[in-house]
Amino acid sequence: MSNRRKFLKSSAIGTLGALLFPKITSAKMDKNNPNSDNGFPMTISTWRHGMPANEEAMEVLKNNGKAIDAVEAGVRIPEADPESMSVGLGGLPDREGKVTLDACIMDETGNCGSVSFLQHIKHPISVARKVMDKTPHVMLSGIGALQFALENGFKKENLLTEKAEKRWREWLKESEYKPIINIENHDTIGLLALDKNGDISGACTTSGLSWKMHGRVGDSPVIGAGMFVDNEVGGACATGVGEAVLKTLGSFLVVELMRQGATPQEACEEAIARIVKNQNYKDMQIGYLAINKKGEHGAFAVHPGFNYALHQNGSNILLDSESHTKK
Ligand code: SD4
Repeated sequence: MSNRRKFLKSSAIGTLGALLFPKITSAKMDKNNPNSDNGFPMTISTWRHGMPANEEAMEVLKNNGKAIDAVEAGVRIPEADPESMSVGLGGLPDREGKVTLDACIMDETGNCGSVSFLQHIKHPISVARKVMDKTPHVMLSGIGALQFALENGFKKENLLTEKAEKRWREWLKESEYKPIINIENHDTIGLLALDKNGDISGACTTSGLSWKMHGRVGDSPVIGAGMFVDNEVGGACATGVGEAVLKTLGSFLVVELMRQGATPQEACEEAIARIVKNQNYKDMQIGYLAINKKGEHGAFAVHPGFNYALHQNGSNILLDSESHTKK
């Protein structure tokens, strides 16, 4: 590329950034945000089940573990919890009564692995990790992902609990599909960690939207949509209606906005703004979390009700995210 073209290109990005960020720098930060201490290590994760997930992840980090091991260990907690009805075991099924799982993981070197439309395996995040560590690929799906998991020692299990089956049978009576996120039953876990070395990794795992079409894959296993990490800049993850996140490649967008100078909070707000600008957002919830290399975090959602767990400076707390629409 000629120098002149290079210059024009970079100044165009600069101008765009200048045009964009003044608009959002005045955005209010979460009042409860304890960013001021910027403590390392830290973990942040979506929804209430992020609390025990953070605890587990922090155990790894406190013992000088790496962020990649922390994020995997953390999200395995809700994956194994049958009461967490949107992740792993006990996840609500699709409209055919099948529990199908999506997950992805990404480390500080940009390495990543993912599984989608995986059935019968309680810990899709660990299968995603194996895809990352042991294959030349990023993503395995469906039967192939299951076969790979079984070959690697994962156990085939029935993930449809009695409770989830009962809910599905109730739903079948009306069979009405309204992909409306309500926080009772759609709680993907996305978890980001910053370790003592200042390295960032992320993980995201879910049973996806309940009553989805059989074969539907959401944002959660798609690197850059459900989760993204660039260790030079930061990391982001998403929860909510995956279609809206996929259409805007939300987590990648959040990280790229931070690269251009946005704080994690500004980046999350701008990514939500892109959704509400073009999509009918009235009935759908989407929430983003982001962290940067300084240990600052951001959170923003379309509607009130999105909460997240932050483990930093020795305490693990549940915080309410700010949102585009107000209470
Ligand atoms: C999906 N994003 O499959 C997931 C669902 C979710 O909180 O995040 N629920 O679209």
